[in-house]
Amino acid sequence: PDWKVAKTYTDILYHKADGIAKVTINRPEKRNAFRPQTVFELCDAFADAREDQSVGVVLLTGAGPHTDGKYAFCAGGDQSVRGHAGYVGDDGVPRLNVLDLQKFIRSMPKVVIALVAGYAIGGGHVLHLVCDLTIAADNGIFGQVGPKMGSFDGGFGSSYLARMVGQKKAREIWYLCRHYTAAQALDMGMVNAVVPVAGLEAEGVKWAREIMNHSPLAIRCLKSAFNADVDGQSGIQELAGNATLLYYMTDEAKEFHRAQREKRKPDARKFPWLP
Ligand code: 2NE
Repeated sequence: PDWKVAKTYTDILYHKADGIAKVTINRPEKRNAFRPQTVFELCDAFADAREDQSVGVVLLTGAGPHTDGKYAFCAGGDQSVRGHAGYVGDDGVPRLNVLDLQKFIRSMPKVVIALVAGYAIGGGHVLHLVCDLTIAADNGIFGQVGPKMGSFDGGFGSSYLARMVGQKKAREIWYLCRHYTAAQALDMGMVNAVVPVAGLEAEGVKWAREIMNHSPLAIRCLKSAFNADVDGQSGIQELAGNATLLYYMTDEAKEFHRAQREKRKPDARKFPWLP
């Protein structure tokens, strides 16, 4: 596609073309590890993609390869700025703001596809997990590291992972902190497809274009339905929000709204009590 720069940031790149947004973590010298600034920028770009009614699919990826020839999707939180209570930004405040980003990606009513070349490690691994779909390059490397370096993600990073790959495998991934190949990740059900690294973006665009030919409302409702099964009350809130949205669009809701504004009784008998 004819990617156009949608906004300029320091730590990420943000492009759009044909209803597809592309968000690229751009710190290849750090294996695309994120610091608070990176996460603020990611949240800003995802918020823009959510608000843009022409955008249906967001591709999330990492810049690369680095000058040493290695690829990375994201190596998690930037350990060089980890402080007493989280990752410390230029303002001196420690944060774990990637958790906000995880929730945003999961609940935004658009499809988010992770394109993973090279390392998806630690918090970077969790980022691909919370995307709707993951397409991996054949050089993809997946894994958690927390218990090896003093961290853990007991949220989506563990419970949602277990829903995805099963309890035994999820516990293995966290307790042993091994690296897994793209083929192994595919086998576990953590990724949807594996393609040669040179064709990764093209494959992502192909999937995005197929999705863009489908019904936005159907996909919106499906995404919230998949979340509702896992996310408890906040998942039900998302699903119910879609029911309200669809209800507002009916003649019935419009008649009741109009009647209130016009200070008259609504013509309730006009509307069927469907079986
Ligand atoms: C990703 C991995 C396995 C790559 O290994 P390799 O050998 O290919 O590269 P190398 O030499 O380790 O890394 C290249 C450069 O990137 C930096 C390294 O420090 C190195 O820099 P220089 O020495 O060349 O200056 N780098 C890589 N990952 C980084 C990181 N996360 N933070 C800062 N700099 C990083 C290997 O690099 C690796 O295992 N990286 C560390 C993975 C890690 O510990 N991630 C954090 C997990 S915790 C987390 O993500 C988290 C959290 O704790 C709480 C909330 C949310 C997330």
